[in-house]
Amino acid sequence: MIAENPVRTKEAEKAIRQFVAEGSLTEIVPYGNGHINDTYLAVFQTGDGAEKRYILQRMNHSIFKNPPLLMENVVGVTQYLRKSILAQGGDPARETLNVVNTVEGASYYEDDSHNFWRVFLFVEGTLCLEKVESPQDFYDCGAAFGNFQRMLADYPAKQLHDTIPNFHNTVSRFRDFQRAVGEDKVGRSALAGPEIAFALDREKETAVLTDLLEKGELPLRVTHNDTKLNNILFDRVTRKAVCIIDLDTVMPGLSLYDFGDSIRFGASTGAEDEKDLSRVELDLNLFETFTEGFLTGCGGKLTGREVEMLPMGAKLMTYECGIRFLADFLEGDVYFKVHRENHNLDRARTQFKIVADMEKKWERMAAIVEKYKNIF
Ligand code: ADP
Ligand code: GN1
Ligand code: MG
Repeated sequence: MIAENPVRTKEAEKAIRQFVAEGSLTEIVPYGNGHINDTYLAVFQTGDGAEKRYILQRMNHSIFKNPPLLMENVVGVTQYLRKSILAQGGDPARETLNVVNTVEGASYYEDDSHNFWRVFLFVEGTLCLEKVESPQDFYDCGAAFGNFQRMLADYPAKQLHDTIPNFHNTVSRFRDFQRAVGEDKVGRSALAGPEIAFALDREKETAVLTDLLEKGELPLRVTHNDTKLNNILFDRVTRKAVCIIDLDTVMPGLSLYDFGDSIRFGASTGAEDEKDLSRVELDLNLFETFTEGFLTGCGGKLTGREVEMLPMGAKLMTYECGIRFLADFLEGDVYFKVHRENHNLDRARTQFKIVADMEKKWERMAAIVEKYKNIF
């Protein structure tokens, strides 16, 4: 099959050959719904007629400024996870990403145009969900991200490079947003008056988590930082969460970031880019099931203060994502991939709708967290 952009496909074909020397390439096509990297599925036929599949990615190096250091993180984390998975009697070929080296033994390949490529083994027999289909899916998602954090609890955080500085620093994200409003580079601010006002009205809250971190009231941990439902692969047959992917942002962070980012995406009744806002709200049942799964997965490692702040994690991650989408809309869609006009504005609107709904449901969110605070 030929991918949509023949030039890109040629580049991708050349890149995959740096990693896989044997077999004939039978298919190379764009794959998945990520907003950041260019992802391809590459299928090879081996000598014995079997198929071997790989994920090839062109890393987005305008976002991730230093792909070699990023790959050092990914290799370090996946090798570490591999050891714990083996110790638990698990299958590391499926339960963590497996980096495929180039034929020369490097974890990435830089082409003549300075694009950086990498390859992972395709995790077979899995599916990737864009939307929670049953509460059990979301419970498993919570348990998997909680467990991921627990497995990395003793990872030497100092070895991790900051792949995107201040990634979840909401105060710094707010400043970026304010700058985008002030500059109004592509003249779009008039299209987003109510959304800009909504975001500016909530400036005070942006510092809640960073202040607690500075005061030592919240611990810095090794976190995933991009805990969207579609960054987990589920087993096709058992439907259990198998593998956590998209490790580009594994960095020191707050447990609340991982909890919050999952909620903002998975506990919404609508898609991240739903245009009909009447379909978008926070589903409290999903909030509850995720909370139970996450706290169980964390295995009692969270402090009382962390647990108490979970609703704030959910609200701030949703708000932060909203201001990131809106800032990108105002800057001319230079960060997130867009597929239609006003796509980033639509995304910002859903996030703000969920924030407003969380404000209405605040007491109930707190009561749910209280109910599960001692579960593990
Ligand atoms: P992005 O950073 O752009 O979100 P991801 O690393 O999340 O990129 O990959 C995009 C999509 O590709 C995922 O949502 C998933 O569907 C698929 N994918 C990524 N890695 C694998 C893998 N090793 N096996 C199977 N599918 C994968
Ligand atoms: C991006 O890479 P992807 O599509 O899983 C983004 C996240 C956002 C998310 C919003 C590195 O995630 O921070 O929350 O889009 N990743 C990066 O859907 O910026
Ligand atoms: Mg992703």
